[in-house]
Amino acid sequence: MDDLKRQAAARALEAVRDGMRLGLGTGSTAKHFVELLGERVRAGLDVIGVPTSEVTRADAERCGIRLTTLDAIDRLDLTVDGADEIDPALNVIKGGGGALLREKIVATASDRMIVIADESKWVDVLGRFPLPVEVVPFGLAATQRAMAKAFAESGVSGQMVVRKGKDGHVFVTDGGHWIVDAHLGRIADAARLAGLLSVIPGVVEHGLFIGVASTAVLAGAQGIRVVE
Ligand code: ABF
Repeated sequence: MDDLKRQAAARALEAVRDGMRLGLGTGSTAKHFVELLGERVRAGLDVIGVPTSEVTRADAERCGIRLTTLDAIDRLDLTVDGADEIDPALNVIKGGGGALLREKIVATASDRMIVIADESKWVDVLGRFPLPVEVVPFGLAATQRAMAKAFAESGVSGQMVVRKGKDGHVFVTDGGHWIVDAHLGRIADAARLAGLLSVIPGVVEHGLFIGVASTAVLAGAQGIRVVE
């Protein structure tokens, strides 16, 4: 599986040109991209990157990739990032790694977004992977009630679990928020659910990336598939 992730990352690297401003994703697949990009940088490729998490920042610095911020530049040419699920419309669930807010900010500030993944992430319908929703802790019960209402209005339902870290304490994102994972099973109308979640005051952001990805690079046992 890890070799498949690396193959997908290597294929995405083919889209990188000298002088590009890149969004650098989070997760194990995106980490392969950062490491392979670092090899090209050490060989003379001139790019600058915006990391989507503190973990990715550390990886990119270790690999010698020059970094900047979205305050210093106005647009990115390309973001390469992983995903938890990808559907045939290239709508994506992200956030399994807890970085969905910065990932969405960076991806939507990019002219293109390439999602890289092993074939197991490809699904007919989103939702088997629990949907990460980034929330503020204040008034959490009220936010969860509003989320349950949004689920019902978009024809889904499921258990909501406040994410815990490996230490058993509540997971806190780079942005200082919490994450509620919603076990919805099958999200038939992802665009509608995305819209309903986005207007809930206590919801900072959610892991439905609708119409954001322009390309998916999927590595499987039969080779690499590129979906535009
Ligand atoms: C991150 O990468 C997250 O949005 C997504 O959950 C995760 C996928 O992890 P991996 O590439 O390790 O499978 O971008």
